[in-house]
Amino acid sequence: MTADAVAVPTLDEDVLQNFECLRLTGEYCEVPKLALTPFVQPLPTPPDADQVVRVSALVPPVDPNDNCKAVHPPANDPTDGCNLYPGEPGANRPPDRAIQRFAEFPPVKQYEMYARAFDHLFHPELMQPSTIWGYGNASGQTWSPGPTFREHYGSPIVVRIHNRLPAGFPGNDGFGIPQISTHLHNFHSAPESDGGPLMFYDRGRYLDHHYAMYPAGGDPREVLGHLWYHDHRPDFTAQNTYKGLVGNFLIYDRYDSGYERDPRPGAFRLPSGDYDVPLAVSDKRFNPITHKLEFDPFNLDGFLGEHAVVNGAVTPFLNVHRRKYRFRIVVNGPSRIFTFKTCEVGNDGVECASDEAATDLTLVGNDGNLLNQAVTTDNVTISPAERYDVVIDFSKFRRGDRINLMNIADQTSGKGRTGVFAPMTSAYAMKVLQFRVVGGPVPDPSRIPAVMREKPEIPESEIACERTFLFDNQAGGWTINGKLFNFLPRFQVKQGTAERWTLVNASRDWEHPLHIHLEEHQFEVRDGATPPDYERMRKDVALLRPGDSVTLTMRHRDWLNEYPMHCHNTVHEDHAMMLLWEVVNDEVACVEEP
Ligand SMILES: [Cu+2]
Repeated sequence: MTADAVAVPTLDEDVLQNFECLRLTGEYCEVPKLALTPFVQPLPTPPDADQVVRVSALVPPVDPNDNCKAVHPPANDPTDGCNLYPGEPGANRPPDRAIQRFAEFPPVKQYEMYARAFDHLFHPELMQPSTIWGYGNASGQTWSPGPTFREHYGSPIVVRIHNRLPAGFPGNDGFGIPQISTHLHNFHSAPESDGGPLMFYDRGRYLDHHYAMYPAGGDPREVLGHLWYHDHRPDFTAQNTYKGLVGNFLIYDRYDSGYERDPRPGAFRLPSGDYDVPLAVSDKRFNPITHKLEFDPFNLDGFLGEHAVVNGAVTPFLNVHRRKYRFRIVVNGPSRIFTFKTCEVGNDGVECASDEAATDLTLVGNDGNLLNQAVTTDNVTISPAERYDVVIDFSKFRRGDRINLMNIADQTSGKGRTGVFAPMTSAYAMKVLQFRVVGGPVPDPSRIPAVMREKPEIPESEIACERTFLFDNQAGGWTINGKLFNFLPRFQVKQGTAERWTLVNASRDWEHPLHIHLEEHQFEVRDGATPPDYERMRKDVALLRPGDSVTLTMRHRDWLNEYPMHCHNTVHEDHAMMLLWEVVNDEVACVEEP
């Protein structure tokens, strides 16, 4: 049997032992994690949205003044069918959901996607598929991660997302709620299209999401490149995203044009086409008896899976040519923080015989923003929702070489990491993906430019308010300045101004990757010092380690109404480390600790 051959699923010892325990004692045994042979299946590539969910025209057409579509709105619903049952938290959603500036940015492309359940086998040794959720097309095909959008600045789009999830709560296999709000993280969207926590809707309904493809303030330095979309149903974001409601969204512009042979002066010419590969990484757990995807909604520390899953496959492999690749790595969560490092597989087949990195990682972008200058390192830490654009050059390797991408961050609870990095030579390092070098030399016209984006500095004169936010754990819930999420805006921000926010982690043993919607923030200070270069450009997630304090500045342009700030350890977000603020046209009070 070759290494690539797929093993036939068998009942393993653990499963038999469990049946025995169940028969004798009425309870399952404690069993070690389900063993799944790594690197036996190829890395899946989600299809392009243009190929599978683009439509010539939406029927009925988008009505920008009534963006709360309902197939069967309840009688006398005061908000035109947008809302849910009386008493549901979403009943706080504002009734006026007209699409802002729709006529100014008319969509040139339209998409129609369907959130629905489908059966998916994460690994060939699992005895049966799991029923998970994903995004699909009108023909009934569904994927998780969902279709990959590849869009361009200057070409507005609209995406109609239907909720066709199955009835019942809890959903299949005991978790997931069939209500959705699809957040395009961290696009510069108006709240009615942003997919925030107020915008969720029920089965049978759809919502049109208008993406103006307009950089913040119309400033070309504010363009974004690697985004991802995911469910944002409040209280259930961890379950719904873990169940599969995630996808990639790439945006190109004049410089980062997605064409490595672009002859235009100034074009960045980063690796493109087959060499521009999204890697959606998460960690999942499978029930040792049923082999189905498993989630624990009762562990409020956060949820850790035992197996790394990339683009929907447990520890896959990717055949690579001897040239540069651009990997768009996003960590989908819910709670694990990854530190990626590579190791070589010896000719004898021994993996990671040395703790030495097999190759450099060249960081060209973080959180969807290309850096001013690339940073070369041998490892990169990515917490839930953060993205890094990483270029790896395989030209120094020979045909047949194998390189493992490992996670060396030790983590034993959803609270956060232990602070220890596992040697790659040890069993504590987690296998994620294997690169297999194939073929002879290939042309590589791609480049890593010496200088990429210019940072749009925020002058002190623009700072209108300074605010402080304390993130803590009180009485079993996660609080921001002592309060749980309450579905109502807690303070106002004046449109067109900038603010300086200091985020403080009160806890000595929790980590919180904090995400602020609407605009990217710029790190000024981390723990009293200047943060590293790769953090000082624009970001949309600020990882607060235990006891950390960070100071950020950000602007608020173009769109009005409410946006959230929340922890992106989605278990913390759901219980209930989130707040809303509101962008308004009026003068605001600078409440220091809202
Ligand atoms: Cu958190």
